[in-house]
Amino acid sequence: MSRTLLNAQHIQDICPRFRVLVIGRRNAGKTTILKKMSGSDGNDVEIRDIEGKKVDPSILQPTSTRGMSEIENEITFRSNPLFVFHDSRGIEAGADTEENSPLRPDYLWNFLEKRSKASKIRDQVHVVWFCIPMDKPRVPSEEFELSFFNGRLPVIAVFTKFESLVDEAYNNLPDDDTSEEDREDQANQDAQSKFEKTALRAVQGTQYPPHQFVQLQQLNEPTGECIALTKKTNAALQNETLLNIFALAQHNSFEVGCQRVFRLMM
Ligand SMILES: Nc1nc2c(ncn2[C@@H]2O[C@H](COP(=O)(O)OP(=O)(O)OP(=O)(O)O)[C@@H](O)[C@H]2O)c(=O)[nH]1
Ligand SMILES: [Mg+2]
Repeated sequence: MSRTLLNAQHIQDICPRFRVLVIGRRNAGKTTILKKMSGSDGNDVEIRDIEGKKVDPSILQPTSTRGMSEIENEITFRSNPLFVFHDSRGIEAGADTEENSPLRPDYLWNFLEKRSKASKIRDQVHVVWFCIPMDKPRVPSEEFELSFFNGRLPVIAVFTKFESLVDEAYNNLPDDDTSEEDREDQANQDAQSKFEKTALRAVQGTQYPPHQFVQLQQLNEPTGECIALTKKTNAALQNETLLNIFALAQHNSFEVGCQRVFRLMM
């Protein structure tokens, strides 16, 4: 067996999967990111509850109702078993705060608290992807979201659907004889500038700002990709084992992608 394989085996013995918590309100693009990251076409999802029992994957559909223990569920894609995800399913600041509501932030806090006390690295949450959609910008401002960035876990602020800011900026351009190429450049610049002055500034101004931030766009398209999120996640990780298991998971997704392209070409 080669040295690389031996090392990979050793890493997986310590930490077999890279564990991500994805949070963000409904329709933020969370599930789409998980599929892309895993190299999945979406047909190979498996969900298991805290006892390891299979859960009907249709609960991931945007229209489904949410249960209060869902955050405990482990979401995996057969295409890439090295990733395991937990999905907040729309928990957010100011969400329904009625007692026993499925969306109460306490469930998220309890989950994080429990996972952070796990003695084995494999059971801990390794990174949080905090999704903030740019099609209906509403930056974190409530107490819950501010305190969420509490510095204990690597958190990446993921600004999703970024192209909607560009579209908006394009539609606001004056009607003159500027070339199409220049109009697109201008729209990109205006969108970036608005983003930096509003959403990014607000998030970076919080008490515990996220470790990294990233802008993602057009992930609903087959060509959309999240390499930037991979890079930022890498940059946020401090632990050698985690860096290695994340790299192995990435490598897996890359191979799955290549195999898919190869099948299409046959
Ligand atoms: N325009 C655009 N649409 C996107 C993008 N990413 C995801 N979407 C679409 O947004 C919708 C919601 O995406 P999901 O990934 O299901 O969002 P979610 O956060 O998992 O939503 P819930 O499960 O309801 O909490 C889907 O129709 C996606 O195709 C993006 O980058 N741009
Ligand atoms: Mg979803």
